[in-house]
Amino acid sequence: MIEQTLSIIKPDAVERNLETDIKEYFIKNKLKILKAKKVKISKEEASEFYRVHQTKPFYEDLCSYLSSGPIVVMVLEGENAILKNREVMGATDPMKAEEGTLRKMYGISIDKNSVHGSDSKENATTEINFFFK
Ligand code: IDP
Ligand code: MG
Repeated sequence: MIEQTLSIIKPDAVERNLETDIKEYFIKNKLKILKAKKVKISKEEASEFYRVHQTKPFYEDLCSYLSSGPIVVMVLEGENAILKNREVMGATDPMKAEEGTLRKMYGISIDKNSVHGSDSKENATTEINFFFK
């Protein structure tokens, strides 16, 4: 099934000029970039975006981090794009991510893990609408 998912290149990766490399890696992995824009969001917007994590101990830091610098938000499209993007990204903790995944290649730590990807069809729709509507 052809799906769309939301991807974010997080501040640590934008800061290290990894935008082009990451985009090329998605394309190489059959994830087409339908839309892309570079934005800087407020802490309030980050808190809204990550509201599913509001009970987690790392929520405050997470929202501060996502709003700390420019990010690149993208709509990716492809066959099973939601799961495919999660596979291309790798595990949340770069230390646990498999070889050949973006987080293994570029992630610095569990919080500075370079990329975000929607985790379900429902969240993909919500997250795409959050940035592109
Ligand atoms: P995901 O990004 O792989 O979907 P989630 O569990 O949805 O992982 O967590 C969202 C983001 O919160 C992660 O990408 C990571 O940056 C951060 N995070 C997750 N778990 C921890 C933690 O235990 N400590 C600090 N940050 C975390
Ligand atoms: Mg998640």
